[in-house]
Amino acid sequence: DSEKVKWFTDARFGMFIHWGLYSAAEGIWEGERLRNGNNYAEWIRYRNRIPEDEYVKLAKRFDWNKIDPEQWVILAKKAGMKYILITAKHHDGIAIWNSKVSEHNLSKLSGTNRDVLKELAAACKKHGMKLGFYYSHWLDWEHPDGWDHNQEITGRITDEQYNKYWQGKVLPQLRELLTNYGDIAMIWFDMWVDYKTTIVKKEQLDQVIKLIHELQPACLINSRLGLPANTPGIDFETMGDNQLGAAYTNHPWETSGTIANSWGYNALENEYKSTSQLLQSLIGNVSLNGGFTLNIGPRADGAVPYEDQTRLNDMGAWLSKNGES
Ligand code: JFZ
Repeated sequence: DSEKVKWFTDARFGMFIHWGLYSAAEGIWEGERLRNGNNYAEWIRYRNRIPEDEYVKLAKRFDWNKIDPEQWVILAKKAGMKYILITAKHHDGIAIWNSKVSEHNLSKLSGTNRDVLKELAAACKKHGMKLGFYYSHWLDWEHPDGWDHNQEITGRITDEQYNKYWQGKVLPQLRELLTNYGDIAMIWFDMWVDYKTTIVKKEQLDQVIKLIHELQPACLINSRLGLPANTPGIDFETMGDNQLGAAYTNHPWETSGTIANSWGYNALENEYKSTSQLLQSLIGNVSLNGGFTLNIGPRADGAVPYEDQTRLNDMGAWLSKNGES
């Protein structure tokens, strides 16, 4: 309903953070760049067919002496952003929080008691920033009953197996995320096809909506849950990534965009959008009554790449001069 989504339609500008095990690979595996397809560094486990027992060793490259989520919040604040959306679990299936549901989590794998989401939630509270979680529900390349859309690494999965994954990992992890981190402004799901064309069942999506409504009725849900934007329970529409300006819809909407190509940190990145290009995207969306969620891809030590920092600082400077706070 409109009351619930008002903060979001007012917000207009938010920060996406892609940060997980893949950040430590930096888009390179054993000297080889990402194999075929786009240059999404967060897909390296899949694209380069990395065995799970090798992939998890990336956890050793995380530098907990340097990791400081408050810096991300301060950067977002300076940029004029009103919410932060972080990849709690991406397609690799590795939770970045200290999850009791699955050992495949960053805290456990890297041998720390710290919980990056706890720290981020505290920093968001301190700085008056809304917090949302990206959760890859459809794809999970780690779970034995998980799914990859080409069934190349997870193999063929029956409906029964997939439901084991859903009941045993998706729902319990969402419960953790909605119980242990205070107010969650949104869960941003990522299934860019209609559920009818894939393994997910309507009933399973309904279970997710029900759980969220039960635990945090104010939490927003995006259309990439896999249902059309006008479905009851869907609060806003997520357009195609980097798809700007072409949006004609009656629903609250946003597009998410990148500064370079990849979402997760990619050391081989060499083309970056300019600040004015990014401002055009923001202003273009706002002029069509939408929002813009702009991504940063911090490194395994939490550091935000220089190019991301300068773009965000410059956008913030422009907004404080010309925009409404
Ligand atoms: C997905 C993810 O696979 C990707 O890693 C990243 O997290 C991004 C935000 O979302 O990628 C997509 C999904 C949908 C589209 C494009 C990329 N789309 O609809 O244009």
